[in-house]
Amino acid sequence: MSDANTYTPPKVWKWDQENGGKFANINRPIAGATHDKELPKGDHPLQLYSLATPNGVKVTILLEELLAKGHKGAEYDAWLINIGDGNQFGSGFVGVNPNSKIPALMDYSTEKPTRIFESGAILLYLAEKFGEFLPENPADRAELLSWLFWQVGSAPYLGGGFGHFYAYAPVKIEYCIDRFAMEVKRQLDVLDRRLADNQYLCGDEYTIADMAVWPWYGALVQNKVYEAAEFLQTHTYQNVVRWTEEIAARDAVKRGRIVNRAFGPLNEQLHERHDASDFELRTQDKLEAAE
Ligand SMILES: N[C@@H](CCC(=O)N[C@@H](CS)C(=O)NCC(=O)O)C(=O)O
Repeated sequence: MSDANTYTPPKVWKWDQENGGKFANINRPIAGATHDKELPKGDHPLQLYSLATPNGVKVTILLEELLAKGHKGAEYDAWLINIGDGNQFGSGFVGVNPNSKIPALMDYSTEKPTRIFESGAILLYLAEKFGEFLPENPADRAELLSWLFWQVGSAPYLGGGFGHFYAYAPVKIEYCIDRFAMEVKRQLDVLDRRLADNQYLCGDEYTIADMAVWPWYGALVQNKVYEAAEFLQTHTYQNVVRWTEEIAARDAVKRGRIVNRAFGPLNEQLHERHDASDFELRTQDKLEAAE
């Protein structure tokens, strides 16, 4: 790789497979499957293929919230897709998500099985299916859609932009870190101003917009992604901190955030979820103690 100050782009871009970046082994300039692999399927109507990154956690939080409200049809099997090992490029996964990214969902309760990918689309699909966490009145619904689409449009600046250059890139490039730190601080300020007069993003009601935004911006504030809380002075966004803590205290959120988690403390790792009892019986600390 050339030095940041001396690089001149060639006429035609070429794929440097050894660029030294943290995800160099899985990043590719082409789509499609790299190998044949069927996806596992359990007994529940909903089959989720995911990993507990912020995008994955959005969906498991919603599913746990739906179950907490008594929606038995929201029972799900959550299967681990290890993106570091390239599981997202298996033929079965690509069949559910041609974009090869977690999360991806199959709904077998519909006349013909329904596939759905993109975390925002999955949230909206499930909220509509169960009639929960989504206001009915058109004005409130418009507000919700605005925040939901804000999240899917904004988080790549936080993850792919700031997080990548601050935490993962093999070289620290001041220009890139400055550019994305500024944007992420602006986004935190957008949230902070909104949450100054509103308990939740859409007002008094906790909705899928909160479930979409919390795993990213809440994790940043809690210093759980990129170790950047001090660098970005996230504690100064006091309304975001208040909202983050309130959501973190919900039981469904505590459950949802550990489903398909294969990193961090062992008692917070539930690699697969097939039953409500798994939270008590099948976290990694319990499984490893029983070996
Ligand atoms: N816009 C997508 C983004 C999903 C996404 O970026 N997933 C990441 C993990 S957070 C992934 O699967 N990366 C694997 C890869 O890029 O190969 C969504 O919201 O669902």
